Amino acid sequence: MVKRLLGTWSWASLAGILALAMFVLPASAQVAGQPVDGQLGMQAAVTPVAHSIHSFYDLVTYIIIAIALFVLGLMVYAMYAFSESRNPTPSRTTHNTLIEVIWTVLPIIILVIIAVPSFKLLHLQFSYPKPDLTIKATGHQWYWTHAYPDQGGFEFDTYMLDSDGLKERRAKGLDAPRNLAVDNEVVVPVNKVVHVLVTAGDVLHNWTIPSFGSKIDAVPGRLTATWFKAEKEGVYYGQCSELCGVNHAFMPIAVRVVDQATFDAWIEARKEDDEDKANAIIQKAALDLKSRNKVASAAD
Ligand SMILES: [Cu+2]
Repeated sequence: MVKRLLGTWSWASLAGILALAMFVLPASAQVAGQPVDGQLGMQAAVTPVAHSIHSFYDLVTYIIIAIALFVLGLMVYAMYAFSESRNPTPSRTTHNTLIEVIWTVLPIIILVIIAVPSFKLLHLQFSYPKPDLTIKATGHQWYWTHAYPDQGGFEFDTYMLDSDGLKERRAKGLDAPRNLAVDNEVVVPVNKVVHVLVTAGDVLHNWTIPSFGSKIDAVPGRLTATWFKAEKEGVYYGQCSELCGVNHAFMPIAVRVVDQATFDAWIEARKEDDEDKANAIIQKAALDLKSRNKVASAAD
């Protein structure tokens, strides 16, 4: 009975580990800014922090796979070599100093190998290099307010687009992913350090952009912060990541990364409080980028 159970278990664990080895892919090689159907791994990284998160993730994944395979190997060996038929008189050994030292020291070494890049990453996430731009994001039930305190102090609300909004945007040839596209995107210049100060007006929310490796709680009455330096133009989506009520799933965040000239023009339009003009600038930039990407992929 025990033997049969052990046999079943080893097959199950073998299948599990094979599945793990096949499906746990390196974090890279995904689309940036939004999830795609059938996606495995994470969204592509476009900031220094996100690159570090991905390499750390890969390192830990390889260590996990190695440990799982090693333990499986030991188990299969023990089941084979010490089965009742092959080993009718079991050894009564209870201590082996060498093995005990190895199984104490080896995990310590593995933990140190994990801890060093982990602390480095933590330090990078909270290093806050000198900002070129500061944005303040305030979470509300269920939308975001984004303010630009060092650009004249204007602010606007960001709501998710409903199905009519999506249709309207797609009719203009723009991409508008469902449950992610918003009416007023956050706009930032490419290759600039952006600090995002985050707070909430009612309950806990969380400002998150996976491709930036940015994820920080929005706490009422407190100011938290994250930073990013986006290396590539485009639009990067994220969602509120702290359960905040019935419409928690419907308060996405969209950050549009544009060149400096487009950003300056957008800032001017926002300062004049001309929302239509500001959105027209962004939509033009989005269409330009789309056609540039098309040309680039056709050339490949
Ligand atoms: Cu939420």
